[in-house]
Amino acid sequence: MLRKHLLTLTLLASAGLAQAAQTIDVYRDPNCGCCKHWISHLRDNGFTVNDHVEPQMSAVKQRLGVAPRLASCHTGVIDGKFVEGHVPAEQIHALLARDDLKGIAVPGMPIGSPGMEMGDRKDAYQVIGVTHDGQDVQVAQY
Ligand SMILES: [Cu+2]
Repeated sequence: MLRKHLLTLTLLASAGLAQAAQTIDVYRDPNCGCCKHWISHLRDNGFTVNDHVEPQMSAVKQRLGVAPRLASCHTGVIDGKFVEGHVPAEQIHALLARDDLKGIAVPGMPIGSPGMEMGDRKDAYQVIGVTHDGQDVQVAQY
């Protein structure tokens, strides 16, 4: 009986931690359609999204240290790290598990990335990580 209670408590505690780590703030222009589709992709994958409508996106990117070469439409922030552009949800989980990166990006708006679906067309794209000293590293390729 006691063991069963302990197990339940452990499960509740770990569920709570997972929940806390999965809230992401997303900043997007009010007129951005694909940004909303990306937010749906995150919610479908279990993230809690705080949606911030932001008419001055370039200022947001500058504040968060997203270099112009990495820029896309929307910018997310999770656990103090930036998530720029149409990054697949699985890559955000991977980002949370590493401490060598200050953020990840899918520059531009590749067709076929999450939120940019257009029929069967899929452009090749990379997920780029940025280290704390500002170096780009390739994180994943799609
Ligand atoms: Cu977009």
